[in-house]
Amino acid sequence: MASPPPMRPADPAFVGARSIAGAEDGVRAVLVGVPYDGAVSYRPGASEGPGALRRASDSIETYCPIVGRDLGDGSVADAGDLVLPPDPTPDTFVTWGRRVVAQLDAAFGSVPRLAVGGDHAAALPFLLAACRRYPDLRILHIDAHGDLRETWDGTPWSHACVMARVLDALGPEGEVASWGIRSGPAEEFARARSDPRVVPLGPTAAAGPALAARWAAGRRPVYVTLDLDGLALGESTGTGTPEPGGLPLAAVEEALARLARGRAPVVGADLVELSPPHDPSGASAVTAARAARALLMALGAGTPP
Ligand SMILES: [Mn+2]
Repeated sequence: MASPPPMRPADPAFVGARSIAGAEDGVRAVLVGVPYDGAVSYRPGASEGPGALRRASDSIETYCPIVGRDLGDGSVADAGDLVLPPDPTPDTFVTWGRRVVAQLDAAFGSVPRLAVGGDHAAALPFLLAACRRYPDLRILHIDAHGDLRETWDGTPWSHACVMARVLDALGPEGEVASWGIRSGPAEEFARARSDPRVVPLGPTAAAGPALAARWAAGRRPVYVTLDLDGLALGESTGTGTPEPGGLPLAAVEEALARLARGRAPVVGADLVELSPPHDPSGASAVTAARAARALLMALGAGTPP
């Protein structure tokens, strides 16, 4: 077994997960913390997201009634947090991230990862690797913002540019469905409309489960990138760039449950932009933990009790 990149063990681990450093029998999904917020534009703090998510997970059940599966069966592993390079900039983070994703691939093989940020740019190495590996990849992008800016704050690797970089890397057969988008300049909405690979689902709750049902019935690989500011502000205030309106967690859970029950392989996922300094009640961390549970099940974790 190849060695994983340097990791700081999770303490505590995500609820129901075992702490591991490499592939183990029976593991069907691996949580990897990416405590990086060097690309944040407005309010930093997302680097504390992975720890807060794990602590909050103690207050949720391992059983998910919508999917009808339980995470407490040993099928989820928590690999801890990646040890970042000192003082990463958006550019050096992406270069470092490419190497680290290759190391994770070697250590965990085909077991899919849930990357927990961190700001949205923390997920970029995982997203770009999935785009390169799967030419017909389908990406479900849940977010308040299109993240389609060419550059932001002087870098093309800002969290405001994540989906622009994904579209650069994604092949002509790829597809991105963006759900919950409700804020941004006109140019971002125009870019989404003009790219035939983009399916703008709008901010309505029913659109995501309908799309997920369609994708789940297919055979193409699916990746889910979930920015917590896509969720209803009342359920998820603790993010760096909060935006009124948004998707109910219940709708997101329903969409992910359809992927979990479906035939299409979900090959990777990320959960980003939980910012604990902006979550004094801790409620957003609990929302994030619930979303993480649903994502882990979409990746294939959990068995019927
Ligand atoms: Mn985003």
